[in-house]
Parts: sequence; C-alpha cells; structure tokens
Amino acid sequence: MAESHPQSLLDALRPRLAAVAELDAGALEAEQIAVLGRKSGALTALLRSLATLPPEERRAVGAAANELRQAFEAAFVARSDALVSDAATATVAQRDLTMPGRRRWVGAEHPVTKVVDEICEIFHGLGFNRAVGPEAETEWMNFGALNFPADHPAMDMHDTFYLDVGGDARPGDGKAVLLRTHTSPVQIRTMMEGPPPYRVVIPGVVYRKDPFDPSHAPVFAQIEGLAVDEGISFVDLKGTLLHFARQFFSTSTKVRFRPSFFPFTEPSAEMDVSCDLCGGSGCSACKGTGWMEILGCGMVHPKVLENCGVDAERYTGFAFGMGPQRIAMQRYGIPDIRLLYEGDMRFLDQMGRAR
Ligand code: 2NL
Repeated sequence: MAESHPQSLLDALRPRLAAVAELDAGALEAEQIAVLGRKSGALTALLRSLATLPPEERRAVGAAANELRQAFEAAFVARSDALVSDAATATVAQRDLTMPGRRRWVGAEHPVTKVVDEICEIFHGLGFNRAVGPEAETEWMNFGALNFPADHPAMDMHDTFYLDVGGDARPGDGKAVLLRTHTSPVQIRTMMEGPPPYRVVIPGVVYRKDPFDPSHAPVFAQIEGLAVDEGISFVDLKGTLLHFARQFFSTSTKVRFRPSFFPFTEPSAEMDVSCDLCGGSGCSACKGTGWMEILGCGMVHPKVLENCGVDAERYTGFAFGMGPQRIAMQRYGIPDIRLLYEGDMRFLDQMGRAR
C-alpha cells in the first residue's frame, strides 16, 4: 500500500510549520489549503484516519496530530496578521508628508446676496431701512394701487402667475390673488400703515411668466426704494442715486438720466452709470456705449400716494427699482443668469474667491 504511515506524515509536516512565517499572501493561502483544507488538507486527512488505527497508536498519533494542527492554526493567523500590518506600513511609507493639505470648503456668500446686502447697506447709510412683505398679493396691491390701468398688458394671464385660491375673484377685478411681479406692494403696505416720512429699501423675489434663458428667469430678485416726506424733489432723487452709484461702483462713476415711463411715477427716468470696465470709452460690458443701465426711477405719482391714504398736496417722494442679479452679472462677468440658480459648487467656489 502506498499510503504513508501517520508518524512519517507528521515528521514531513513539522518543517513546513517553521516555513509559514516566510510565506507571501498567495503561498500562505495555498499552504492553509494544503495542510488544513477541509477537503484535501494533509493534516485533516490524518485526523480523519485516526479512527482506523489500533487504540495505543491512535492515542499517541492523535495527541501529536492535534498539537500540530493547533500550531499550524496559530502560525497561519500570525503570518496573516503580519502581512496585513506590513501592507499598512508600506502605504504610509509611500505618503508624501510634505504635501500641502487640501483646503476645506467653508462656503461662500452667493453673489446676489452680496450685491443685495451691499446695496441695502449704502441706503442704510442715508437713513433707509429694510422692509419685506408677502410674495402672494392681491391684484389691487400689485397693480391697482400702483396706478396701472385696468387693461395694462402686465396684468395678462400670460405675463403674471395668478393663484387659484378659491372664491369668486377673477383676474382684472382687483381681488384676484397672484405672485407679486415687483416688490412695490411692500411700499404700498408701508404707506398704508401710517403717515410719512418713509425711507425704505425692499429686497425680495418677484415672479413673471418669462422663459428660463440666459437673460431671463420666471423668479428673480428685485430691490426697490422709496422716500416720501415734505419737500422731496427730483434733486433729492438725483443726489441720492448719484451717491449710491459712487459708493457701489467707484468714486469717479458718472450717471445720466434718460426719460422713461412707469404708471406709478411721474416724471420717470432710467439711470445709466458710466462703464467702470472701460471708463466710458466703450467695451463689451457696455456694448460699446460707455454706459450701463442699472435702474428705473421717478417721482411717486400723486395717484399712488392718494391710493395709500397719503396727502399728495403735502407730501412728495421718489422711488426706484433695480435688478440685483443683472448688476451681479455685470460686476462678476457672469454670462448666464441660470448660473445664479443651479447651486453648482464649482461656480460658487469661484465666486468665493472673487473679491
Ligand atoms: C425697474 C423700475 C421702478 C418703482 C420701481 C415704485 C414703487 C411705488 C411707487 C412708485 Cl410704491 N414707484 N417703484 C419706481 C420706478 C421704477 O422700477 O426697472 N425696476 C427693475
């Protein structure tokens, strides 16, 4: 019979025990299978065959075989642990400890938030306080009180988001509820609350049925301002807005006023500022004109004052409105308004690095 004697098999395995400590990961796995594998391990087979031995030999060989199995098991575990810790040490050794750390993202103010806060701060320095109000308004608060004629195209269903809040209100009757198309209703509320003087700036979002394209959005930011007191004239409007432009852009910024029309102001104007990129000589930012349009303004229409219970014989005022998103796009060179809505961290990260 070719089957080896149990004792000589034990003698053959002993030297392999000492060699375990030198095996690499692959050889270790092969040796574990060859010695203690459940199906074909040499020692496993020997332990299984103990039952066939004569009793006195079974005891002696059995004790030696079990001792050897425990020794192999311990050696395999020890070698496996050693290989794992060697690998970890090697990884640490490959690390470049002189490499600069990665800066952690700490967030940045959104460019529109920065522009809105800066504008409000400048007007705060002139005695204007911030006011806010609801985004859902009645048609009267958004249009009627502001002297819009009943057939004004802005009141069309195609331009304004009307909300169906039940009841029998219909677009055009003043009672219909809509998403405000400008922040003016907050000024209306301010004036209805009590007598002048008022000096307020109103930042907020407004809604219009516009496409979402590079220069339009159906939800966008606006800032309006209002000053009403005894003896306020167009001179106060010009002086206030010139001061604002020089604070916000630069001390050498020039302004010009062009006649315009709004139902809620008379007279009305658009204010341009000299382009601070080219200094007025003409560039891509100002489309070659040397001027950038930044706001609309005018003297509050007496009808609007009366609609709010303010005595238009005694009080006069000026008002203005601007789009802080357009101003932020001009200032930071942002080519597409949609970038202001996407929350793309790469964009916000660039903004965080901008001044
Ligand atoms: C623009 C023009 C403007 C106003 C807004 C206003 C509000 C009241 C009374 C009178 Cl309650 N006027 N707001 C006045 C002139 C212009 O906005 O181009 N905005 C982006």
